Amino acid sequence: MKTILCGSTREVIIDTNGPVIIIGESINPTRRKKLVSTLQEGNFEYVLELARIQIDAMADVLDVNVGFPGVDDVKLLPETVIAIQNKFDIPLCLDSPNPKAIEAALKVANGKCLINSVNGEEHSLNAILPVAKEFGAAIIGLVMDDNGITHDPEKRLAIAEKILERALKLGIKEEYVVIDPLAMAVSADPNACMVTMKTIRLIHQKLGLNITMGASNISFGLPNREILNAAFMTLSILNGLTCPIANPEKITAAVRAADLILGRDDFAMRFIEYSQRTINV
Ligand code: THG
Repeated sequence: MKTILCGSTREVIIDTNGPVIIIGESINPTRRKKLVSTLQEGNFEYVLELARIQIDAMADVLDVNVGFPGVDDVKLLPETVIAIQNKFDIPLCLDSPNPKAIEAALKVANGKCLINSVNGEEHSLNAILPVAKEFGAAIIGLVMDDNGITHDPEKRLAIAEKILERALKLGIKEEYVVIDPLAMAVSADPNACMVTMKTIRLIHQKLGLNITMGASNISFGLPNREILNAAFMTLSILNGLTCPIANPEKITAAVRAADLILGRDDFAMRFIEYSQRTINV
């Protein structure tokens, strides 16, 4: 399965048989006070710095989330998209719970974006899927619905199937549906990671779709987050994760190692190139 995203000119292929695609998570106001204050001033320098740092760390796609209390994201999300696109040629993942903000951003975005996200709730499917169809965007489908979040992997699979079915009905191709199996803090629930892992495996085996997730979510509230995130990442890649949303500065080494081990990196070219970059800097 190949999901093709595009920046102004640069194409990125998320391929269930190819190397892992890294969606950089850092343009997100969670715990970044400086991002909130600079965006409130209409200053995009810091957003552009976060974009540059992640691209240098081998992000393939950038998640763009400008949500904070009181924000007018129908205005700010497209403004941020324009600022990034004026400087960088990279596909964007538009991360907002507000369909109006997503639509406004798609109107100004070049290429082919990934919408983050739709879920199995009726109002979400009805609001987001027509927008995805209209703009030819790919979508991330979160496996939660009107009943909330289930801890049963089979039920999460059923929600993924429902999202896929509804997308197909509207004429959205299956390769433009990327599923998020929901990664949650393992500090709060000892089974959280295994529920996610089993969901990844089921979606990979039964639907063959590309799979993303906010991979740093699992380590909230724990020490040594980097090693925990890396371990979870590599195990998830083995099970079918293809395009994690993560901090590339911290995760690219583990991702390159996993790709090499899984036979997706001929002559270790990508692993060696990445290792040389980081040793020389
Ligand atoms: N699924 C989908 N989209 C998502 C998530 C998901 N978008 C938002 C989030 N979850 C993924 N993005 C982030 C962004 C930042 C952090 C975690 C997830 C984060 N920040 C550090 C912290 O909290 O300590 C600070 C920054 C840093 O480490 O450099 O962890 O699940 N579809």
